[in-house]
Parts: sequence; structure tokens; C-alpha cells
Amino acid sequence: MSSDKTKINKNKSLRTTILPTWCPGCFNFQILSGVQNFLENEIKKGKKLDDFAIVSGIGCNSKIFDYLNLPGANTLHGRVPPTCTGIKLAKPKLKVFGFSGDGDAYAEGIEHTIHAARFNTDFTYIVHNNQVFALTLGQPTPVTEKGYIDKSNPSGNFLLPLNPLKLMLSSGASFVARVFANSEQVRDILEKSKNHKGFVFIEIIQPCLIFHHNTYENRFYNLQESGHNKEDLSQAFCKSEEFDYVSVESKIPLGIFYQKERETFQELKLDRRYNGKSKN
Ligand SMILES: Cc1ncc(C[n+]2csc(CCOP(=O)(O)OP(=O)(O)O)c2C)c(N)n1
Repeated sequence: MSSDKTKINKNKSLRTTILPTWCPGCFNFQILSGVQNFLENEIKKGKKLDDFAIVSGIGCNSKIFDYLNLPGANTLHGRVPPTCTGIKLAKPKLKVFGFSGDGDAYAEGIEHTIHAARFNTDFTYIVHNNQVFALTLGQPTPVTEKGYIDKSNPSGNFLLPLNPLKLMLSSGASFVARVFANSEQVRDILEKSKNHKGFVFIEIIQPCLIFHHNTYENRFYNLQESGHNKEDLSQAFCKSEEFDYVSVESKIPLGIFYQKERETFQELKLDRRYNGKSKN
């Protein structure tokens, strides 16, 4: 935790006075504002700053840790899920949020992302997906499209991207959603997922104005408005395949792909410890 923030943590306000170092107009500002609006509403309804904990990794996205006056940890690259898991196991009453970039979540930390979904660990994982390693100047991540050119790949990225939503669904995530980096959409999905018990995975499509500014105009539609059944895993898989992270024409579904509660890691672990067996 930065020393500046530790000092500011003595104040009652959610917002710190640390000046954001994101590029002007960066969509991370939209994400920050959506998170702030959601949390301020929770605080208005009686929650305290120390009812929450936040964890971020390494990358542009992860600077969000400095701008929210909440306890937690700015951890190692790719280690957001195990840090959230540790906090949640030690302090089960805390509402824990993890923030990562696509590099953090799907490259350095992919094993932890998969196991958090498989274990159904009870925290909310927010992945700012700009399809590049932005802080280190635009190298391709596992979700960058084939053909993407940067200084480290002058003849173009030769690999197809993985589909993180499909990965999360097949790994056992009990809540899987995607939104665009728009303050209102971010606030709304946090509101809709806040009572979900278990692993909440939220992908935020976050154009990087410097290294990866795709054309998204007229491509989004809302799953809930289109009659999608979010309890149907096979429907969720079908919907997750509509956008392959390469095409610049396909429609991009937003909203909740899948939501079905099942026993969380915490419940299974505590059952084992205290009853000698799991509920299943
Ligand atoms: C273990 C480790 N590997 C590599 C790095 C170098 N590094 C720092 S930031 C970064 C890019 C992060 O990209 P992403 O997670 O996609 O976040 P973004 O900057 O795009 O928000 C990398 C590779 C590091 N700090 N630690």
C-alpha cells in the first residue's frame, strides 16, 4: 500500500487526493467513476469504508488502488485472485473487489484466474480488458487479435486470442458478465452482482486510446433485453462465442451471461474444517 494512501485512509472520504496518472480521456476514468458511484451509494446506505477491501495487480488499470480510499493491497502482477482469496478467508465479512488488466488476469495470472472460478471463491473480479499490455507500451496479451502489430511483433501477432468468457464459464465461475467501460454500466453491473454469493467475474471492454482503439460503434447489444436466460449454461456458452476478440464486425453481447449460485470455496473449506465433510 502506498504511504500517501495510508495517510489519506484516516479521512472518511472514499476519494483520495492522489492525482490519476492515466492518459487524458482514458476509459479507466469511466471505470473509476462507476466504481465510486456504486460504493458511495453503498456508503449512503450505511456501509463503512472498512466493510470493503480492494486488491489490484500491476498495470495501468491497477492504479485504481491509489484512487479509492479503501483498505487492501496493490499486489504482484497476476496475483490478484490469491490475494483476494486470502483476505476473504481471513475476514469473511469483507466485500472484496479485485482489479486486473487482461495481461494481469490472462497472462501472468491465468492459473489464479482459472482456480478462483473453479473454487468459486467469494469475491468480485473486475478485468479491464484493453487487449494489450498497456503500461509496458502495447505488447500483445493472450486476448490480442491475430495480426496486431507493435514494436515487439513487427510482422504481426501470429496467435489467436483466447476467449476469457468461455474460459470462465468452463472453469466454473458462478457469475459471468461483460460491460463496456462506461460509468453507468460499471455501476449497474456492480449493483446487480453485489448480492451474488461466490465468484463474480466482470469483463470490462476498455479501449486503450494509445495502443488498442477498436471500432465498437453499433456493435453492442444487451443480453437481458434480448431475452437471454442467464441460468442456462449452454446458452451462456453460445453467447460467449458471438465475439471472438478478433472480428471487427460481429455483435458484442453485454450484460450477464451466466448466474447460478453454488457452494463457495469458503463454505466448502469451513465445512471440511468443522464438520469433517463437505455439503456435497
Ligand atoms: C511478473 C511480472 N512480469 C512482467 C512485469 C512487467 N509489466 C508491468 S505492467 C505490465 C503490463 C500490464 O498489462 P495489463 O495487465 O494488461 O494492464 P494494463 O496496463 O493494460 O492496464 C507488465 C508486463 C511485471 N511487473 N511483473
